[in-house]
Amino acid sequence: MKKYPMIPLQFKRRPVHDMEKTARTFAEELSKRRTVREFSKDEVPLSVIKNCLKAAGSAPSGANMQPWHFVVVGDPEIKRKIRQAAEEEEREFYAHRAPGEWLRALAPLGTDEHKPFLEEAPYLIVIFERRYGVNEKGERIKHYYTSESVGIATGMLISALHVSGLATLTHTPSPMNFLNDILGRPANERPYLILVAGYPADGTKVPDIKRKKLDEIASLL
Ligand code: IYR
Repeated sequence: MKKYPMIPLQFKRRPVHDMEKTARTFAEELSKRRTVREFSKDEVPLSVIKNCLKAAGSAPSGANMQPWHFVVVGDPEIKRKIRQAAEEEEREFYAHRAPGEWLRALAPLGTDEHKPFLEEAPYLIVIFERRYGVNEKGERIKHYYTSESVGIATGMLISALHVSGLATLTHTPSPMNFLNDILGRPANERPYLILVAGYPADGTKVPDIKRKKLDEIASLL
C-alpha cells in the first residue's frame, strides 16, 4: 500500500489567556447541555444539522476508515414507522426483557415505553456503525475500533448540535435492527443510536442530576 503524501499541518499556537478563556467557556457551555425528552415540533434549519454532521465526520477513526453513516430522518411517515417499531421493542423491554437492576437504575429518570419524541422532534439522526467495508469485488475490508470511532464522532455531533443551539436525546431502543429495514441500510452497518434533535418543548423540565467533580473523574499524576 502507498503512503499518503504529507502536507503541512494547519495549526496556530494561541496566546495562553486565549486558550484558557476558550477552554473555560467551552466547558461552561457544554455543562449546560442536557438530554431532553420533550421536543417542540418547530422546524430547525437543516443547514445547521448538515454542518454538525460535517463536524462529526471530522472525528478520528481507526485506520481512517471513517466507519459511520448518518441518516437524517425528517419525513413524518418514516418517523412514524421508527416510533412504532421502537415502542414495540420498548414495551417488551420494560415489561419482560430488562432485568430488575436495570429498571431500578432507570426509575429515577422516569422513562417508559412511550416515545412520542420520535415523531414530534423535527429530525432523527440515525447513526450507523459500519462494522466492515465492502470493496467493488464484494470482498470485506476490515475496519478497526469501530465502536470507539463512532462513539467519538457521536460525541462531536452532540457537542456541535448543542453549541449550535439544538437539544438532543440519545435514544437506544434495544434491539434496534429494525432501523436497517426501515432505512434500507446494508448488513455491514449496525444501528448505533438514534440522536433525536430539535428545540426543547416550551417549559421542558429536566431531572436535577449532578455531574461528578473534576477530581472524581480525573487524576493528575
Ligand atoms: N432504551 C430504553 C431504556 C433506557 C436505557 C438507558 I441505559 C437509559 O439511560 C434510558 C433509557 C428507553 O429509551 O426508554
